[in-house]
Amino acid sequence: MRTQVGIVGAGPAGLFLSHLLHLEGIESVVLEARTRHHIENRIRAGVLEHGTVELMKNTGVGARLQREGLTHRGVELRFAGRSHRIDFEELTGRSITVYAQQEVVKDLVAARLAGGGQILFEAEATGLDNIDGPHPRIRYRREGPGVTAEDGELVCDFIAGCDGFHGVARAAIPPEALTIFERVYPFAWLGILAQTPPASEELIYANHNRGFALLSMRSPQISRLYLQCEPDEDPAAWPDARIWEELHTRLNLGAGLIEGPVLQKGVTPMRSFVAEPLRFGNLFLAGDAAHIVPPTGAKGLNLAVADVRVLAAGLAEHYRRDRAQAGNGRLDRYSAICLRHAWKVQRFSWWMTSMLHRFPSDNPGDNAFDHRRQLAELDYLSTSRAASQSLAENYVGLDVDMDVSLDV
Ligand code: FAS
Ligand code: PHB
Repeated sequence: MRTQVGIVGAGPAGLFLSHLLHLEGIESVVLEARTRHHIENRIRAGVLEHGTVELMKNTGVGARLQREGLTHRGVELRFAGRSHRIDFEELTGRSITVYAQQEVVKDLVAARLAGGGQILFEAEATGLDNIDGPHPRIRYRREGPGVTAEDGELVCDFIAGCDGFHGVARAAIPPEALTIFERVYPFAWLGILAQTPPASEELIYANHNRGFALLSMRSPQISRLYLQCEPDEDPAAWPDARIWEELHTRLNLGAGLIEGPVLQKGVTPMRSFVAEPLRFGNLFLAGDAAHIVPPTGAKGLNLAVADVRVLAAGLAEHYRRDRAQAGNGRLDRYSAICLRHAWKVQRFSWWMTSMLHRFPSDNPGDNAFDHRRQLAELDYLSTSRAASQSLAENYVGLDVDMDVSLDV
């Protein structure tokens, strides 16, 4: 098979890239290892930044989002028995929308298939060849109940590695060509989906002695809740009763927090990770294949979208330009542009994580100091407009500076 842009992975990054390229008249083929049903039902992120929402609306895939998405104009912080609301609208004039990642995936898959897009499900990329030469190739294997078993090869002009943290794209880059920056946190999140009305109209982030808790939602009937837990926590050690008891303690919402059946629970590890650079020859990394942020800032999906917005603009410029024209176009600056934005998002996600979680330490003095430092940070946020505005503008989403020069 042959195409202009071969995309590995049908998560938000791969699907949005294919969608944006299609709008520019650029052909792509998406190779996805799992089934359509699997990727459309995988429970992950829930918050869309202002820019992600506008992009979906402005590129024709936002109709259901506008009907079903929950617009949020603020978020609540809880600490030391106090509450403080960050008013996004007043501080930034922007809002966020709660709309589950799997719904974004459904909307993008539907749009691409309706537009004649090629998404090969149950097609696992097994390796990339000639990534630093013309016509790089993706080797793939199709097998599964819905397909005829075959080994294939996709010849491309460019390859987009949108295959997540554990994919093959980043692994195809010679290790000596990559620099990895990583921080693994000493805790994880136990995420639960519960059939009960959310106890609050807006998200609540809680710093508690027993650990972090987050109240989010998916609809007026479905709550999405998170509890800080051990990094190697076994979800089976958390029966419903224990989950609700801990949520009551950490969120302190009284009768407002109505218990209901837990429909799904899982443990998400917490890490900060960046691979540099994001380009090797004609291979571009985007989304979780390139970086991972702790979910405390609600940035994972949005950062993936920010990457592919830049990549799509760079590829469109490439195919429009006279090929003989010198470089330094957006494609040549893809890595610099996306890394500059990604590190700002890493900073915010690390800052939210370090402010709201209990960090275990063998040294009790560390614990005591760190907790006082966190409470001072939260107290500063609740008494300073400038501090609240900084949190608000990062949370609703920073604009990507597309004109980063190469010497940044
Ligand atoms: P994805 O991982 O979404 O997609 C990669 C795709 O590539 C997958 O469909 C995979 O099947 C496919 N793939 C992998 N290897 C392949 C191969 N060899 N061949 C073909 N296909 C291949 N972010 C938040 O903001 N908030 C959250 O609450 C949150 N919760 C999360 C919970 C979990 C369990 C995980 C893992 C992540 C969570 N995230 C959260 C982050 C998440 O939303 C990611 O940032 C987002 O999915 C990134 O999108 P992609 O880069 O497209 O990667
Ligand atoms: C979610 O709704 O899944 C969610 C919300 C905010 C976060 C992380 C996850 O920071």
